[in-house]
Amino acid sequence: SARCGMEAAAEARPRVLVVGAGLAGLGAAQRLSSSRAFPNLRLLESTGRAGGRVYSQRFGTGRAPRGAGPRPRRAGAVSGGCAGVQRPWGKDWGAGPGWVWSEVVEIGAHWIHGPSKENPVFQLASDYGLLDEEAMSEENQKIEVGGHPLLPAVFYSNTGRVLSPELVEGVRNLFSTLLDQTREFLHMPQVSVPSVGEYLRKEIAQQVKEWTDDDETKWLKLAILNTYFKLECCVSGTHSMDHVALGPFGEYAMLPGLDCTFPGGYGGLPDCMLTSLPKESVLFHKPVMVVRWGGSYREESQEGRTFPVQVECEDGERFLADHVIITVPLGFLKEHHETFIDPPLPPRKADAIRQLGFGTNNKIFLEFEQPFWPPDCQLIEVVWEDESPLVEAGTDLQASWFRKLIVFLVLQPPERYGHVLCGFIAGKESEYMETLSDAAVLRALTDVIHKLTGNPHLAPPKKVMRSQWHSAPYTRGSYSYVAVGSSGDDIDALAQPLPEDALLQVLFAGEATHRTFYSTTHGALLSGWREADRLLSLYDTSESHQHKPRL
Ligand code: 6YU
Repeated sequence: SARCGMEAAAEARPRVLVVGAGLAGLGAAQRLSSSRAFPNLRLLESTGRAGGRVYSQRFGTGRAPRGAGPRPRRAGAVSGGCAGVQRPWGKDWGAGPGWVWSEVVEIGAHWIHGPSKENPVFQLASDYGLLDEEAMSEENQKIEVGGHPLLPAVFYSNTGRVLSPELVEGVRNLFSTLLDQTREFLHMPQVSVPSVGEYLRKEIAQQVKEWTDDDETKWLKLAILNTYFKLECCVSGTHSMDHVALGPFGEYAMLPGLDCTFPGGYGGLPDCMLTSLPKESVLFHKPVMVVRWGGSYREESQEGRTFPVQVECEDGERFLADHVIITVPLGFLKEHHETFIDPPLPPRKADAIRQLGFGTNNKIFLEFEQPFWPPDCQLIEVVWEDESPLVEAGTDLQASWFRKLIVFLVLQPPERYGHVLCGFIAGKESEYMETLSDAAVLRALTDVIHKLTGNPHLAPPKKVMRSQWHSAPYTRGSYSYVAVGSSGDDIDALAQPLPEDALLQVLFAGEATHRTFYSTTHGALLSGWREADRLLSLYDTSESHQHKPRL
């Protein structure tokens, strides 16, 4: 029959598996499924949701004033999303005076870095109607902030005082000048020190000698600089800037545009991408245990053709394929690559996995009944006056992990969120934090806030929620960086498909495979498109119904 004929034709087409439904996997699947050459596409995801490190959740109990009526919606949010996606959050939970609601917060990616024409995440989110008008304005797209948008900030010290904005601004300018200098080593044959951290400290040690301030001011300036070191650890997703390689640091590329957020949650993007895929092609709760390649596998029950790739899941189910695109995080590969891929990776790729950096940056959300910060403040930064980048930090995690948390965003606007802070904490201290109970985290941060405000009676936050990216078994950290001992060439080596003779059995995507946009959502999406394009160009996609590589 005609139907049988069509099925046979489809069966003859290449079978592709995509492992991981983050932006890289979804991007690859979306691009492949839009071509008629790939009707046999399957996406296997270990968890029960799409998005990976893009993950929006509900948090907080904002309270509408009496008689406020339904909250106004911002243009484009929620209602403007793609067809078929019901956002469960950002809705009014219950009605009547004093009703409460919960708002969406981001457990993973927060901003679109550089939202402008060249940024595919920005483009896709705009097309789906997920951004507000301000974010999409031409004006916003032109703003160049060099990756560090300036929000109205207040600097609190652990001695209970607010630091002078002038003093802070001077130190910030010094730090960003030095940081800009670190990007200039890119094409230099040699660097004097291996890491960004060592370079910054060396320069600071030089400069201090010329400072004419009194001793107290000098110490304070060093303490503020130390806060910027910790902030930079969050940006790079590393324990210490001493782990971040100096030479390649300038290779990370920044796009123009004032970083923006998703009014209805970043998660709207993977949700929209997911709905564009054939429903039966995506399997959740399907952790892949091993990817076997270079083989000759045949379906047990069928005579049929043979496949070079066999993927086995933790539940024992096996899938055969011509091609597999692996998009699992570098953290997962670091832990499992020796058993996850069989035969094992060639040494060059295994070395790249070992040498590239993959660290932890977590968020801690705190909800307060009343704000302790001034109304116009959008960023709270924390300075520990007894610290300096020129003095080795203590290593007692239990006693001092909370000192690594040096910045809180005030979620905007308060009419929507209530009074919610989002703290960022990177490195080993962040990983230690993951092992504590919510109550212990809340207690420690209440103590910190008592110190900052000098008010030991300030009411503790009424609610806490945090991310635990290091403990997440299918992520094992937050994002990649180019560590001391590695370079951009390692990123390219990681991205190289297997085998090396252009058969493209195993392909690699994910943020850690993008040489200039690693650690970002747009890097992830572009890497997925790159690998889909690699397969598309392998086949003659004109209307041949044959399984015919175009080599
Ligand atoms: C951005 C931002 N942002 C904060 C925090 C985090 C990240 N990023 P995925 O992990 O998404 O998908 C893989 C899937 O595979 C996943 O679903 C797994 O479950 C699945 N899987 C794993 N093993 C499997 C198996 N065995 N079988 C089947 N499935 C399996 N990016 O653009 N803006 O604001 C932030 C932030 C807390 C954790 C971020 C941000 C990073 C992005 O989230 C991340 O890159 C992508 O989502 C990854 O997508 P993916 O598909 O590759 O993997 C100079 C210099 C410095 C460089 N850095 C500067 C930029 C700073 C980056 N910004 C970070 C800031 C925040 C706050």
